[in-house]
Amino acid sequence: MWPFRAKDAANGAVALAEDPADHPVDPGAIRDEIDALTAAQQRSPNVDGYRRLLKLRHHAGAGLLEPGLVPEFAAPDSAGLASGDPIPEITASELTPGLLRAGILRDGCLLVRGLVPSERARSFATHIDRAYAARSRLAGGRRAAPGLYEEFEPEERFGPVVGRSWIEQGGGLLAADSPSLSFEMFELFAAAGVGELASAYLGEPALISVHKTTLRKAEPSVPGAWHQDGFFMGPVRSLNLWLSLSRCGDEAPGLDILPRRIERLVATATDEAVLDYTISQRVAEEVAGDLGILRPIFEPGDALFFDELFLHQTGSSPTMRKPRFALENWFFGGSGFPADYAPLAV
Ligand SMILES: O=C(O)CCC(=O)C(=O)O
Ligand SMILES: [Fe+2]
Repeated sequence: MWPFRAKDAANGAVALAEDPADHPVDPGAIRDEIDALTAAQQRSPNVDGYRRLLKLRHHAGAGLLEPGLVPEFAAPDSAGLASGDPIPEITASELTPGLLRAGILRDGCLLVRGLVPSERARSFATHIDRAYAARSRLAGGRRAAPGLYEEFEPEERFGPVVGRSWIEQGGGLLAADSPSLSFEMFELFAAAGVGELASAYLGEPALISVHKTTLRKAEPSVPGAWHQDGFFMGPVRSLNLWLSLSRCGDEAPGLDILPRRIERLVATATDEAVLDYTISQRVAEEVAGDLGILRPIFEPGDALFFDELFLHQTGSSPTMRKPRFALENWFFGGSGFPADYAPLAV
């Protein structure tokens, strides 16, 4: 229920309460402001606009959480999926929600070549590097350009964001912690049509989260660890868009994957895998069976879609020469949104 529409008559800005549960605002009014401010930022960007957009997306996202809903995934277009390739692969122009569902149900994933133009992907990677540099400068007590790294604080009911140092150690920076890169990311999503795609796939409006959209810089020296993201997230309705922003899989760390559908969480913390969520090499090889483990080569702009049951790890080796940049972005349906995460409307 959204009892009133609160707009500031002077500038058209929606009056956002600290917690929309106390003081709800018409979701249509928030969406209008997101659209208007996005257009204004495209013409003449400023840091306050980036910050405001993130806050608006957070409020809009909170209004889209609907645990009671029972949506259906897109019907799989199994006939449209070629057979024979170890990893199902299509080009961006062929991508549909039905093919995506078919790839995930048959092989656990779908590889989409050229989802984002290569130049745009490379340029996003250089901006990620700048956000990393800003984070380091700020940690060292130095100044950095405003808007590149500012830790996002969700509304109180979503709790503080914990685990930033763990994310940093693994080669990550939360997209929501960079107001300017968040803007660029949403622009990239809009151009590629992935918000609509994810909504059609999930059968409900797609959200993303503060906690699980990560700008990645994988260094060859940091080893991967086999995992299924469902282990951390609990029961969810999800779709991960993993977007490569560098050539990887040979000269830089890629992803090691098992291109098969797995219907359950497999055993963790056995053999050499000591952390609660990690899966050992032996278990990964057992699950892979005859299909084996693959390390595809990705070019900047290529994407791999998968869900919370997919088994994978960062595919790195110390002999690689370069770091790899990527965007790890998990979409969720409002009916199956992780309990501990803070939402952002797409
Ligand atoms: O980028 C990586 O190496 C890890 C990505 C990952 O684990 C994921 O997208 O779920
Ligand atoms: Fe993962």
